[in-house]
Amino acid sequence: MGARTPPGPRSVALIGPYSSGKTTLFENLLWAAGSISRKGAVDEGNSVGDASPEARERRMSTELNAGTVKFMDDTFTFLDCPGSIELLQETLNALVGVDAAVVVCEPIVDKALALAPLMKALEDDGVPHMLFVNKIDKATGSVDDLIAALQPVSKRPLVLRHVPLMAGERVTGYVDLASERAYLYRPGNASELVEGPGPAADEVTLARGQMLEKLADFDDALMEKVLEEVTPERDEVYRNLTRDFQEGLIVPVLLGAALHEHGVRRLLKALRHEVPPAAAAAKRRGVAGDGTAAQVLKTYHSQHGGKLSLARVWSGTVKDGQTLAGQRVAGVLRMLGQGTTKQAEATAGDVVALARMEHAHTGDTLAEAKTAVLLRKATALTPVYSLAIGTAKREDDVKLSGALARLAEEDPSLRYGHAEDTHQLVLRGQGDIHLKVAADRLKHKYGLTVTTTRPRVPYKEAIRKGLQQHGRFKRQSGGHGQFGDVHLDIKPLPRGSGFHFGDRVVGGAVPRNFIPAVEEGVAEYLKRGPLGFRVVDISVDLFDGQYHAVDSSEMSFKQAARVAMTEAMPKCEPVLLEPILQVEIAVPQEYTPKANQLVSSRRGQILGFDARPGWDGWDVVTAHMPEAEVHDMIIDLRSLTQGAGSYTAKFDHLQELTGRLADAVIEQNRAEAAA
Ligand SMILES: Nc1nc2c(ncn2[C@@H]2O[C@H](COP(=O)(O)OP(=O)(O)OP(=O)(O)O)[C@@H](O)[C@H]2O)c(=O)[nH]1
Ligand SMILES: [Mg+2]
Repeated sequence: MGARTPPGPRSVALIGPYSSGKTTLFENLLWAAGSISRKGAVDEGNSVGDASPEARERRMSTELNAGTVKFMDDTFTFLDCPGSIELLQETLNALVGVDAAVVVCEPIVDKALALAPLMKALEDDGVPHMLFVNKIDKATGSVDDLIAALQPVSKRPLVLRHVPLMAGERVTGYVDLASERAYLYRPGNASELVEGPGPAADEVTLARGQMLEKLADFDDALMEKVLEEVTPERDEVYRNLTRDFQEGLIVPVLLGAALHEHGVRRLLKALRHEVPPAAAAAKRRGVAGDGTAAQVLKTYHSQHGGKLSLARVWSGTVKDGQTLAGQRVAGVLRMLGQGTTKQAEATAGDVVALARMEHAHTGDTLAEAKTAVLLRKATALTPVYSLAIGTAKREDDVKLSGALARLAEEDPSLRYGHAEDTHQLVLRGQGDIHLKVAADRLKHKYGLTVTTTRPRVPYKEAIRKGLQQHGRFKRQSGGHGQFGDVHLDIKPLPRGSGFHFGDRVVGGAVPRNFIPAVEEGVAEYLKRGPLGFRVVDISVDLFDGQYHAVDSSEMSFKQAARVAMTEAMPKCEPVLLEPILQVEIAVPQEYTPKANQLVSSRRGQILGFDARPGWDGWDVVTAHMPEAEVHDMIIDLRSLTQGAGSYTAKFDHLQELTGRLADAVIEQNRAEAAA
């Protein structure tokens, strides 16, 4: 292909479903590029990526691994994203700053749907992407069946670029359909070029024809050749493959087995020739001007190195000591897993860690000019799962809030806050693994041992019947005593009314200045009604009372109100209210009946379903569901839908809960209060 000018640094995200082999591929890419002198493995706990204790323990990626390599004359930063759907935010954040993405998947038809959320994100953002079908050493079915299963999750046509060479059931190599060369895999080495495709010749001809037909859809000259059965020049094929990939018209499909280095060099070469230069991504993201600008893709709080902001340089040159977004850059570092190397500067296309940018958050634009346009951040996922967290030691509480702030800075999909009604500190995120990883980080990084429990549901209570009640508070102890006397009119209000206090006192039976104290006494009582929960939808009017010129005080009227409430409320037919959420469950259409079943099995009421806007072949099921039932619904929803289903929820109304379920709630609340 002749001499080429290196297009400058570029960055590529490795994304894909859980356990598809991204970190293994990352390791082998670093190895093949000569950036590491010893090759590790995820299963041996010595890979460059996944070095944190949380990741090593689980044998899974728990956050983004970054590594910059020089391969021949090109610089690439690979961003190895965790695959768990619960850690999707890391992928979304990384995709903001890459020139292309490699979607790593397994050759398993039944796992195709797991790619759907990723492909959608790539398509929405226009990120050029290719598929790397990994673990080809373990493939059982045919590649054609696999492509047929994968195609529905991609809007763009999948273009198979390799045909596997087989020895019986085993894949031994591949034929590259563009170059028409055959290679045999050699474990731990570059594949060996061999003579012709041998017995696979017919298959190769067929597959190559299919590839050319797909490319011809985007190129008239090629179409003519295909129709006239003229074999196009190799260069023309490469040109089309490159352009169509860069413009997001096609999704090339490559095969390999990262663990055995199969197809890894082939992938590196494809990236080298085909990933567009940095300017294309800058244009796609709307970067304007050429003043220095970078954007934070990930924030790390390392135990020793302090805060690191992994940033994509969009334009200009980032230099050590420079001021960006009003902060001094205290180091430009190239990353290789946990390792960092100091650089003097970084230019467009580089992804580097900037040290000690204390006020920079993930997604932030770091520009030199104060007037710089802020670049779009990744979508922040809304929480679908929560846990109440507490410290074992009280004195750790202050430390905990500081540590949580840092965790949330590292991962914008992690939220936390005090729940108003239940007084619990609640951690919210994308699932049980997500939150448990956060809890582990608190332990490993900050030395905090926390407990995690199912959060309490903010039940309320109301009354079904009103009544009038007299209450008197009287004490005579030595000097002057205390005297308050009230008559209250208690009535239920419609749902959603809250608490209303009224004053109908005539003729100064209760002096004006004591009336607020009566209201306060009532309000305090209502924090915990006869069933043990906050009372709502109630009106309490003060309509009569008595006072004593010397002994009456605010305190005594407040007490009198409490006496009246305590006496009256159990007689007002108290009833438990449970919060009902409006839930929108998004699933691929074929799972809509399962989503409906899930709603019904969790005491939900289906309100309807509709096509999911912007998602071909997906539905949104809308339902009312008790908050208590939504708590762990995501776990079932994901297991029913190959991980693809998701939901959003918001409070809708309170609804009476009676019978055995209500008794159990009241009983448990009493037990907890007594404990
Ligand atoms: N047979 C085979 N196994 C592989 C291959 N690549 C990875 N694996 C294994 O697949 C498992 C998962 O590999 P990882 O590299 O951790 O996968 P990942 O995609 O990074 O996983 P997450 O980041 O947790 O989503 C490990 O046990 C690897 O050894 C491969 O090419 N062939
Ligand atoms: Mg990984």
